[in-house]
Amino acid sequence: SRYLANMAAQRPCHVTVLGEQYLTDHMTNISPTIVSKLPLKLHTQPSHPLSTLRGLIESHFPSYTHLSSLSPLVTPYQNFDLLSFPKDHPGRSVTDSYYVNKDLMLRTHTSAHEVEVFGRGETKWLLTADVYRRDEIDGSHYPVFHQTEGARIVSANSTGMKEIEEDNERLAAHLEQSSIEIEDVPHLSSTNPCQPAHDPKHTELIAKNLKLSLNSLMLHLFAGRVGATAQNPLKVRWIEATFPWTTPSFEVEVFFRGKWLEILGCGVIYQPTLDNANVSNKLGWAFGLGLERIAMVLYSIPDIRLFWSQDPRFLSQFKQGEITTFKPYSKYPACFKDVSFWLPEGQTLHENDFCDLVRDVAGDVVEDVKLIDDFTHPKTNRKSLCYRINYRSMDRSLSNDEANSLNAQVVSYLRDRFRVEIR
Ligand code: FA5
Ligand code: MG
Repeated sequence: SRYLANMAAQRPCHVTVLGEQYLTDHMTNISPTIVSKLPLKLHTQPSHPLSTLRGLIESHFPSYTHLSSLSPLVTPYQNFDLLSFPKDHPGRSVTDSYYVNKDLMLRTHTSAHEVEVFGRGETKWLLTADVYRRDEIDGSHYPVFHQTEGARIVSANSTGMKEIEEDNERLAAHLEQSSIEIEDVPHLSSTNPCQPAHDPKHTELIAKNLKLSLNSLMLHLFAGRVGATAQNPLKVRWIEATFPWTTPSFEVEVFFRGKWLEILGCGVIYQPTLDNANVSNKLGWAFGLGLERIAMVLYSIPDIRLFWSQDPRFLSQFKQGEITTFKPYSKYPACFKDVSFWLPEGQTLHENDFCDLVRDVAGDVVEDVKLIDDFTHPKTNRKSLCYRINYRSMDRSLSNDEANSLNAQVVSYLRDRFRVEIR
């Protein structure tokens, strides 16, 4: 199409990522804003809330190997194929994921490292990392966020099962004495089945170990801090889920300030995934936890952009290892600008492409982007879109002139990249 031809004509041959040069191709969509995030590794910056949260999670699994410095660059094979994602899974598309080129991408989840870490012989491990997804712009979505992957595998024999059973007894005893209210689902069901390669009795024990381990982690993270008492217990809800590399699979939600908050996905690892790591004689579970979601709740951080702030009024509020309530400094005024345009005939524009363009111009000065009008002319069949951009700095007051000049830059990029006609 004309759009792809335009992009190809404008595309530089190389892109530099973490100090290395890579060839670009038709899949390249990694933007300068995203490249600038790669070296920051917020989860390793002392006293940063995400680093403290990582520490809290790690301290709850003291006998596990703790990993936190794996490169975000992975192959689509690692991110998808080794985990049995179907070839046509939407997550693989350039509108959803960031590609350096067709052979190299930014991991979209920490599960991208499962096969590699199991392959090294690790049997109990945690891995914390930055992950990247193309998305809309608002207070709870950011194209970079952080996850902690946790996994445990044991020998698929009576020794392994005995280890799990003993651990289940210990964890159940600990949870019985605590103020936690758990809404459970069955370990197995017709919609959340056991794998053909597994003995259902073994799967039940593994799923139970997974649930007990995570309920106990939720208690460690939330209890006391969210006022969990005998009268007002911490509420945790288990839900059936599906992931290509686990079955049975689950999601966990925690009730906080009147809302159910999705915190993690998990399940019993699909045996072909373990075969890919050369540990066919083992079985076990894995989970992937979203750190920002939890940190926003624990610290009362209202906007996901704040995690990236270099403002001392943000950073100086936190101490390593301590969870304290964030004291918001005054919100600066919002500045709304509309961008209204006609697309060339027969052309569409994905919202994620528009949002990446706006981020390239305005960075974290953009608070949200909303599509307010979408119209197709009945005669010419041309599409017209209108987006409302909310420019607001978290650190200072933005002048109307500044917002106008950012918006003019957005308009000029739109014309260059997508050949739109401004209305
Ligand atoms: C996953 O990423 C799976 N890799 C989790 C997993 C691991 C399943 C191991 C099975 C075994 P999901 O896309 O649902 O699943 O993301 C997991 C968590 O990351 C979510 O529950 C949420 O807490 C967090 N998360 C997902 N998307 C975002 C986002 N856009 N912004 C902030 N946090 C997010
Ligand atoms: Mg999910």
